[in-house]
Order: sequence, then C-alpha cells, then structure tokens
Amino acid sequence: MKSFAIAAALLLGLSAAGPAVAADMEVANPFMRAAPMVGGTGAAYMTIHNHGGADRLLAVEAGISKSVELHTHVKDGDIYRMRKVASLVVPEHGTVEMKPGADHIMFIGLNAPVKEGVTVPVTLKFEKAGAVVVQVPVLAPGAMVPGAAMPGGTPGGMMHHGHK
Ligand SMILES: [Cu+2]
Repeated sequence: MKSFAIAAALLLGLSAAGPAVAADMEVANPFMRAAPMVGGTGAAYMTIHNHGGADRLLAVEAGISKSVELHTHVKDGDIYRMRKVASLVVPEHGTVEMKPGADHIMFIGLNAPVKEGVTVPVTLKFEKAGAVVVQVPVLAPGAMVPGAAMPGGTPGGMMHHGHK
C-alpha cells in the first residue's frame, strides 16, 4: 500500500508538470460578431480552459481576413482602447477568458462580409500545445455573450466603456 501511494503521488506530480498538449485545451463558448464591411475588422471571443502545463497563445489563423491579431483593452483615462499583444499567457490548469472589453481575437481586413448564422473556422496556435481548431459561430453585430445579442448593443462597436 505504501509503495502504491508513493507511485500515485509521483504520477500526479508528473502530470501536473508535463507540457500542455492540444487535448489539454478546452475551448468553450466561442462566438464572433457579424461584421458587414469588406476590408473592415471583426472580433471573436471564447474561453480557453487549460488542463495541462503553462502555455502561451502565440497566434491565430483564419481564412476570413488578411491578418489576425491578439488584442487586449487598456484603460486610457475613462476610455478603453484596444491594443495588440504578442501573445496571451495560458496558465497551468488556468483559464483565459476572451470577451468584449477584454482580450479578444481581431480580424483585420475582412475578405468578405461575415454574416450572422455562419460558422468561421479559426486555428489557435499555442507555443506548446500546437494547433487547435475552433468552429466559431457568428452572432449579431452587438452580441456580448455567446448565444445572445445584447439589446441596444452598438453594431460593430469598438470602444467599450467598462460595461460588465
Ligand atoms: Cu481589437
């Protein structure tokens, strides 16, 4: 019994310290806002649950735009502005919540209008876990949360004022 307990403890220790793999990345509630303008921008949001070791989201690829950037919001006086970031830290057994007014995926230079009701395949590129493909449903232009549009939401709104 004693040796079994030690072996179990070792296994737990090893799994906690192991590098993240693609299967460790659980993506929940992805959504994108419909974006009507060719050449314009679009934004996507999702929650990443990491069941493995510490990792970083380095890039996102998608066929719908000329480029894709990782963005965050920083407070500048009373206004939140978007800022490009090189990567997003994904903590060991941690969660990254991308949502309106916070971290998000930004599509720059849309190739075509992105219409509500379609699904956009997006590939997340993690430093250790590698590529993870996510099917992102497109919601109404002002959507704030997955599956629902906020009444009176600003279509294509890019500035956020600290709403919850
Ligand atoms: Cu942005």
